[in-house]
Parts: sequence; C-alpha cells; structure tokens
Amino acid sequence: MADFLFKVTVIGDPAVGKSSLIRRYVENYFVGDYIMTMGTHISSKNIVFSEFNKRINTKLVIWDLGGQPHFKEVRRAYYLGARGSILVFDLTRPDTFMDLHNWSNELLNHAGKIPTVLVGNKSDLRYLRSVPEIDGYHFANRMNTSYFETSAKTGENVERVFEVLVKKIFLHNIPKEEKTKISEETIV
Ligand SMILES: Nc1nc2c(ncn2[C@@H]2O[C@H](COP(=O)(O)OP(=O)(O)OP(=O)(O)O)[C@@H](O)[C@H]2O)c(=O)[nH]1
Ligand SMILES: [Mg+2]
Repeated sequence: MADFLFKVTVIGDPAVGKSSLIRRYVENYFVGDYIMTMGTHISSKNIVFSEFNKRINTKLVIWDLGGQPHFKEVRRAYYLGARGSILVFDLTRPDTFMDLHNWSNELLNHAGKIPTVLVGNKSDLRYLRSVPEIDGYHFANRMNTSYFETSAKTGENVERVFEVLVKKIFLHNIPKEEKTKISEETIV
C-alpha cells in the first residue's frame, strides 16, 4: 500500500508530447499518431524511492491536461489539489518554449507555488532541434526548477523526470518534525 498519494499535472502547448510522456512512463510504449487530449485524461502509477535511507511508497495520480487553447476554462478546475507539475515544451518548436511563461503563470494562478520540473521533449529529433539546451537551463533557473531533455519515443530521461518530481513533492510537503522522525528512525 502507498504511504503517500500525490496528484500531479502535466502541462504545455498542444502536441509537445505530454500524453506520450505519460504513456511511456505508465505503460512503456509510444504511438506515432497525434490524438489531441480532450480536456483531461487521468492515469496512475506507484513509485518507490529512497529518501533518508528509507523506502517511500507513493502513488502518483497523473492528470494529463489538453494543451489546446479552447480547454483553458476547463483546465482551471483540473489544477485543484495538484502537488506538483511537469511543464513540457517541444525542442523542435521554439513557439512552445516561448509559451512557457503563460503555462507557468496559469499554474501559479490555479495551483499556487508547487514543485515543478521543466522538460524539453523530442530529444530524438536531433536534426530538427531548434531550442538550445542552454536556453532550457536558463529558463529553469529563473523558475527555480530542474531541467531535463526527454524522448517519449526512446524513453530517454522519462522515468528520471517523474522520480525527481516525486522527491521534490515529498520534501516540499512533509513537515519538518516528520523529516527528523524519519531520519532518526533510520539511524536506530
Ligand atoms: N519523435 C518524437 N515524437 C514525439 C515525442 N513525443 C511525442 N511525439 C509525437 O508528437 C505528437 C503529439 O504528441 P502528444 O503526446 O499527443 O501531445 P500532447 O502534448 O499530449 O498534445 P495535446 O493533448 O493536444 O495537448 C504525436 O504525433 C507523438 O507521436 C518524442 O519524444 N519524439
Ligand atoms: Mg495529449
């Protein structure tokens, strides 16, 4: 049984690969066709990680939010209760990188200041890449978050992104006393 249950949202412009990243992570496969997400799609996965030398069982409930502008109104409600978020852009489309400001504002307005990870997706399309790695790191720095480049197609870095996010959420939410308790239990 899971010790914690965390809701996370995956956001970003249409067709950047949000659903594909989730599919790769949860079901470990990739589909080449584009089928836009109509509003939202929810899936879940258990994740076990180590912190303070202890194994922590967590259930992630992943809300895949359709990036099309006409879902903006319905997205508001979907942010409710989110503990963390993955912001995705497409390394081959600079416009999706420019739009990150809007996505981080939308997130801040509806979910508050929660842990995030910034993701540049489609790293397998090396020759079509048009957002430099350094720009991704700069933006992540300004947002005070971490940056990863992923490929939902090959699976590169996909697990890592979710693992980093879940650890951040854990450390962000667990009260100080609980942290001390866990580390003391570990020492005993
Ligand atoms: N080459 C490559 N193609 C990808 C990758 N990730 C997604 N795609 C393709 O990009 C297209 C859009 O992917 P989706 O996952 O549906 O995009 P989305 O962000 O969920 O889009 P919305 O639901 O409309 O917001 C599809 O044709 C995918 O096959 C990747 O890492 N590499
Ligand atoms: Mg989608």
